[in-house]
Amino acid sequence: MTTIAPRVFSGVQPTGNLHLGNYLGAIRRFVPLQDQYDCLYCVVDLHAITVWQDPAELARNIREVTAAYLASGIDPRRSIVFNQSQVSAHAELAWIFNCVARLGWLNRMTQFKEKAGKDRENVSVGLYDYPVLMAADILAYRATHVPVGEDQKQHLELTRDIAQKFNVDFGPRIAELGLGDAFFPLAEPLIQGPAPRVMSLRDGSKKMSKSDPSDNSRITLTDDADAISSKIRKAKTDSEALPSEVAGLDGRPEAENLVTIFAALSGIERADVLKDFGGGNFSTFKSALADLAVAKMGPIGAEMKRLMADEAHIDGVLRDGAERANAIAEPVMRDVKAIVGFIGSR
Ligand code: AQP
Repeated sequence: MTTIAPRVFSGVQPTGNLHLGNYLGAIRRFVPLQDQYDCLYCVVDLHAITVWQDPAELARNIREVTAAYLASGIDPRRSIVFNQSQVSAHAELAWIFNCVARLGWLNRMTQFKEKAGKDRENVSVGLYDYPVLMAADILAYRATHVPVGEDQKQHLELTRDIAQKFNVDFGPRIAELGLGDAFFPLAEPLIQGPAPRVMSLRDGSKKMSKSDPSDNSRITLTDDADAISSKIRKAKTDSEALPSEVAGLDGRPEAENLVTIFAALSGIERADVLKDFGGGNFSTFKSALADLAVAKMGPIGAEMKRLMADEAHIDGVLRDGAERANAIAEPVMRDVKAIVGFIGSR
């Protein structure tokens, strides 16, 4: 059995409006993984252009995600922080994987169905192909662990299917070249955490999302204290008091979401949140949640703004990261090309 060294890869799209869901479901969880693994944290700009992006806005948003990484505690000397478009292996490997993945697999992707909606004929081919590019992102580094929010679980399963099919289809060739018995790892999603799915503040049945037309549906990472407090005050709730036990949150998605956010931000269990606030009304709870959110998110937003004012520094971090990412991906791509039968790469 070939052993592939553990490595973490994850990414965030620079599509603006970075929010609390992106932070709790993904970015915050990237930080402690640095102590355990070699990590690559990517700003996935090739993914962003699957829907129209204004070029100047895109450049700003790439720097914003980078700033969010750094402000949240990702150390660019320990982890590799870079933007996807600067490492050609992502696009090259995606093409090879396009020829491995099956159309039926992509047809099952629920995120495409949600994002394309009724306008299916008019969305970009890239939006449909998004999960194949995601497989390439991960496997260009032969990454073994991928911290993501729950919404990405199905895409991770596709990544494993692609890796498995590649390993089987080219099995004899991989062995012949002395590259072990499985070239690509079956990457594990790391989804656990206190808030794998943060919901919209306006509708507890929808996930908090960058593209929601309502700004009040999300707390963005650069919201100031007033905006954070006002969005929490206006968050949708029901008319009953908070329950005293977690089971009492069933069927009350908005209450459950706010309690989950409180627990995730304070680092305590939901049961303990309800011990303190159960039986009370929402206005007392919302005011405590607003204070907590301002205390936890305010300093991150302020640090992001400070970092974003120094574009040269951010661009330097990304350039250095791209060089280090390329140094890992290039030999992988040379092997992949040799496995496929392309001459001239090895
Ligand atoms: N609501 C969420 N709760 C928990 N985790 C979330 N993530 C996104 N929304 C939530 C996680 O954040 C990481 C980066 O996501 P992304 O920017 O690459 O893409 P996305 O999942 O499409 O994010 P959005 O905010 O929902 O954007 P739109 O509105 O464009 O669809 C991922 O790990 C994701 O799981």
